[in-house]
Amino acid sequence: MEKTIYSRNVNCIKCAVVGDGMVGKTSMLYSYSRGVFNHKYTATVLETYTVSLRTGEDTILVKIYDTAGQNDFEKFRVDPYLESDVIILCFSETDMESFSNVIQVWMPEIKQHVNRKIPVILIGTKTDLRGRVKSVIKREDGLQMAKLIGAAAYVECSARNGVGLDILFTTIIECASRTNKRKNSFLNRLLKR
Ligand SMILES: Nc1nc2c(ncn2[C@@H]2O[C@H](COP(=O)(O)OP(=O)(O)OP(=O)(O)O)[C@@H](O)[C@H]2O)c(=O)[nH]1
Ligand SMILES: [Mg+2]
Repeated sequence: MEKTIYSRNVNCIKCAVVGDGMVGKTSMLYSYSRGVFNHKYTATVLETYTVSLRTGEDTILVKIYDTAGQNDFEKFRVDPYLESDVIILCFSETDMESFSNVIQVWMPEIKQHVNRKIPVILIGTKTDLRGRVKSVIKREDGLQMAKLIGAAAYVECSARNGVGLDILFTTIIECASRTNKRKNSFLNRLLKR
């Protein structure tokens, strides 16, 4: 799939998508890459998606590791953590437990496996259900959580109606681009010595 968005000198980005089971990680990726929402639920172990994005004359490949939300599958998340430039941490806006697990489970696990500074993008999923089910997490709560964990950005989206998915991918590229730029300027400084 190809989309045109803005970027700066980043040609290949890797990111791991993590968060509780059933929050909608796979659906979000499926919906963005295929343009349709899949209602069926199949628990993920580890899948990879590659999305190709065009930015002017450049092409950016975003390699995404879709991981399992279940605790028992932690070992399958180790390599994605080690290889990623950006981490996408998801909770469902209709599931309070998935929201509290951002701080109880996921941030500790990320810190345990990634001992370098890595941008974490916090995602609130299933926004189409707002107002339809007893919605538990408001936008302000998500923003506050993002601040608390030091997230690089907070994005809300729905795999079902596609709202927010373009913004999510633009945000991934911007965050990776910022990290990449910092790395480059560090390298440039070293080379000038
Ligand atoms: N209404 C609505 N339902 C969604 C949305 N995203 C996912 N779902 C449903 O939520 C369920 C779980 O979705 P998945 O994408 O498989 O969840 P997951 O986070 O990948 O789960 P694991 O692979 O077990 O970690 C499925 O039944 C989806 O159809 C959404 O944006 N809106
Ligand atoms: Mg999944």
